[in-house]
Amino acid sequence: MLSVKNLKTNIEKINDSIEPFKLKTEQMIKDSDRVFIIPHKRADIDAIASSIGMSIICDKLKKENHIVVGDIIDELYHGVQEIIEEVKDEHSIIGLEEYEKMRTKDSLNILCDVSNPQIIYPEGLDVNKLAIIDHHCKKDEWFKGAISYVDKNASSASEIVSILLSSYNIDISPKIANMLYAGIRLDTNKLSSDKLSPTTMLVSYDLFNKGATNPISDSYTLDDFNQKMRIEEITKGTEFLAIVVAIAKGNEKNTYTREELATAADSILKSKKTIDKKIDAVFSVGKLEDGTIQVSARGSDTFHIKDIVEQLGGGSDEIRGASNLTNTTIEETIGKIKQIVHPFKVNNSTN
Ligand SMILES: [Mn+2]
Repeated sequence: MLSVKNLKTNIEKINDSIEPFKLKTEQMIKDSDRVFIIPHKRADIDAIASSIGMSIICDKLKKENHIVVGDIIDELYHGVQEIIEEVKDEHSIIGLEEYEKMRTKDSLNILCDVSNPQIIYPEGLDVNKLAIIDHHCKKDEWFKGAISYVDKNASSASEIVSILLSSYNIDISPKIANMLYAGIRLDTNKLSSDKLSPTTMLVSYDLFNKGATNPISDSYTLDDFNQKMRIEEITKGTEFLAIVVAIAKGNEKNTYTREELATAADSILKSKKTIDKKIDAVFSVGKLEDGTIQVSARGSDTFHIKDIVEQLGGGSDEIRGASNLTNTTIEETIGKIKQIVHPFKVNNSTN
């Protein structure tokens, strides 16, 4: 067990476990013409922060390096966009097109927060020119033969990269400490998940010493958490009308975006695998900022929603639809949906 008394010994122990990976990767970095650091598709805070950490290590080893973000940056999480904006003068962040132009057979690719070939953009990576840092379960067929440090006991890729950075005695700025700490916070639900280990706390302690604080690092993840909570708030109020139709209700006092209501409907429909009831249709209802009531509807092969959404004054195909209602309330709208759905429950359902 860790204790403050033998903190130094424990840090040494952690360093020992990562040493073989560190040495091999360092050699590969030195042998390469340039390094490409690749986070997973739709990079989250952990993926982008750990990528920046690896870029700092490559800088220390004086090797040209680029972080490859294949997504449209505007479509990434707000906090990720913010981080990219804050580091783009010090670190090269490139798109896929540039990557394809610059990569050669001597380039090294480092994957951050991912070891699954299906959730990265580049295809056909040479396992001999590949190093992997991840904390998700590794499957054997994934990049067999590549150098990897995949520790499923680690909270996050940011945790692993923070250990590497301190093993190089690199003095990271408070800004970078906050980004890495935000990666840990995100993947541990603000240090409250079961995944916490003494190492996570030790690394957090180290990042705190380097200037990380809860308010600053949480400012990067605020949107992610808020959005998750807001979507949960909508799905929490789900009322199951019958076996087949679910109605989710947003909090009356809150307003939502169309996207949030649509995501809530999608997630309820998907949840049919985890509950006994097979859900054939979902209506998620909430107030928009302009005071109107938005209904986001999802149907399925067994239950088409087109007629129902049209009766609500909206537009729809068989599976996806939405309606925006003015001068009404959530309760009234739900009453209306129930009224319209009722005969369908008998006629349209296969259950
Ligand atoms: Mn992660």
